[in-house]
Amino acid sequence: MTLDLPLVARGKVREVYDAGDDRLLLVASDRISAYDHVLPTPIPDKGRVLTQLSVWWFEQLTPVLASSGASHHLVSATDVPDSVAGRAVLVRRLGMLPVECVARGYLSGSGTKEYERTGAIVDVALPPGLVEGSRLPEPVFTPSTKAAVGEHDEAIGFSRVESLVGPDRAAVLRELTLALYRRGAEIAAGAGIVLADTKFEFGLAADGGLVLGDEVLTPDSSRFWPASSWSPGAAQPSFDKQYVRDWLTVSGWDRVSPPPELPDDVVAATRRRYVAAYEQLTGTTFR
Ligand code: PZK
Repeated sequence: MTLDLPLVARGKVREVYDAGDDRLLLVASDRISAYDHVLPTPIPDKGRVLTQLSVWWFEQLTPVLASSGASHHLVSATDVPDSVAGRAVLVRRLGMLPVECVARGYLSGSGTKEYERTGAIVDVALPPGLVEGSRLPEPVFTPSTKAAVGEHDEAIGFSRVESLVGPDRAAVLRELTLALYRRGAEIAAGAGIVLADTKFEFGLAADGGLVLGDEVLTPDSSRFWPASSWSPGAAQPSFDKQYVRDWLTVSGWDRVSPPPELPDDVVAATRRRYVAAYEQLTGTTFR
């Protein structure tokens, strides 16, 4: 696959190209990351599943965005080059805001570590007695800033968001992020999936309007857990990557060396999980 467009940005598992006319092409690959490494073995259809899921979520979230006078960046999921059909979207080029808008309804990962150290996530105080996987009394906004390549995003307090984007816009970002999370979690719950947390990225259109960008509510931007096995007190199984993590752990890989190739059965089981997430959430067959 070689696209004859200028590369604008490259992430671990996707790329952004300049499509001209103030449009970008976001291309999702079949690459998968685990334990901060990109694995050498692709998961067939992962790029198409995540792209189609994100497109579906943009449609579901349009009313939430509209109620804040905001919109999303999606222009077309079909007017894309044949070589990336199904796994690319054409979007409006925005001026991205320098804040990762994270919403958490459950305690997990870096949030748990921060809570265990301080009883809070930066400036968001939490009640005592929570453990990894606990449901929070109410969803919280825990923003971060994009770190340099190879680093993890750094959690920031709300006053830092205010200084980065202005106090009025910061308040809108917090309320809109929480409203989007609540609607997403409600839809996911109806499909038997816990949406533990997620990250949104917003930008500004040429006319100054607030626009939801990036990919939304995919397993790569969110933690999805099977509701049936939710049990706070230990790390929850990941809806999509658990077979990969379990196999990597059992493989003896040290999480520092280049990761090993995945066996065919782990690839197949993981592909099925991505497709299951798509089909359960959307209520439609993936193809
Ligand atoms: C934009 N990224 C993040 C990095 C990726 C994505 N609509 C937009 N306008 C301007 N810039 C961006 C977007 C979007 N979405 C987002 N980088 C640029 C990013 C690496 C790989 F796929």
